[in-house]
Amino acid sequence: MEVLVTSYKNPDVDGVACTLGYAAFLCESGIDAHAAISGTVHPEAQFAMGAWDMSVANDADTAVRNVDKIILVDISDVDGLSDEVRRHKDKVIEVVDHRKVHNAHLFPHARVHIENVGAAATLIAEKFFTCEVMIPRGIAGLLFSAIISNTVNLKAAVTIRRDHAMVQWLKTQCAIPDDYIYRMFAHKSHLCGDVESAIAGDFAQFHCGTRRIGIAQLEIMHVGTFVQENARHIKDVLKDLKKKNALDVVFLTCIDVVDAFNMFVVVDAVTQKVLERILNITFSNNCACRDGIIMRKEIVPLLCDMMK
Ligand SMILES: [Mn+2]
Repeated sequence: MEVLVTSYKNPDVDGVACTLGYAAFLCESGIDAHAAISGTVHPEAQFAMGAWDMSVANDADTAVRNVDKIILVDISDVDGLSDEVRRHKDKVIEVVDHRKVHNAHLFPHARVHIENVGAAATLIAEKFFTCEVMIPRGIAGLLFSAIISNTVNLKAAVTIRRDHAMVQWLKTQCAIPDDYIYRMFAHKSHLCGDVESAIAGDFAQFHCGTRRIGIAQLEIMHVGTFVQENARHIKDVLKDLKKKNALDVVFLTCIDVVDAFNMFVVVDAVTQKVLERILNITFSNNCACRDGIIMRKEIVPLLCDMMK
C-alpha cells in the first residue's frame, strides 16, 4: 500500500464516498491506494453503501502506522480525526475539503485542495470527469448520494453550479432509481426513533477564539413533528452535551429536507441571543424556525464573527 485515503471518525456519506472515490481514482491512475475509515459510518452512509453494494474497510487506525502517505478527504482539521490518525498527521500529503473555516495549515506537508462546493464529493467526481478516468458504477452512486445529501437535494445555499453539473454527470454513470432520493432522506428520518444517538451522531465542536461551540445537526423529514414529540428529550441531550464538553454555545439545528426550512433548539439564554442576532430569528419556548436551508458549515463562520 502506497497511500491511505481516509476521513474523519464515524464519517457521513460524503466522507465515505470521497474515501472510496478518491482511492478508486488513484488506483485507476496506477497508484496503490487503500480506502479505510475509523469508527463506523453514519446510518445514511450505510443506506447508500447498501444500495450500491459497496463496503469500506474500517482499519484506518492500523493502516496509518504502516503507511508513509495519508490523504484526508472531507476534512481539513485535526478535530474529528481519530486519535490514531491525528497522531500521524505529519504523513498527510493532501487535504481535499469544502469548508470555509478550516485548519489545513495543521498538516505541514499537505497539498491543500479546498474549494467552496456543496460537497467534497463534487471535487472527487470532477477528478474522474476531468481526467476521463472510468468511474465504477458503485462509486458514481455513492458520490451522487453524497452530493444530494450534503446539498439537501441541491436546495441548500451551499450548492453551486459545479454540484449540479456533477449530479447530472454522475446520473449518466449509474442508473439512479426514481425514488432513490426520497428513500435516502426517508431513511434519515427513521433514525430519529432514538433521539440521543441521532443527535450525538452528527454533533460537531468548534473553537471561536477561546469560546467553545457545539452544534448538532439533523437533516430529516417532518421536522416540526419530530421536535414537538421529542422536545424534552432533545433539551436533556443538549444540556448534557453542554455540561460534558464545557460549551459556551450549544444548539440543535434541524433541517427539513422536504419543506426546506431550519428549526433550532436551544437550552440557554446566551445561545438564544447569539442565534437571534446572527440569523434574525425569534425563539419561543426554546425553538425558532427560519425559512430556507442553512447548513451548520454556514452558521459557524457567522458565529465566529459575532463572538470575536
Ligand atoms: Mn462534506
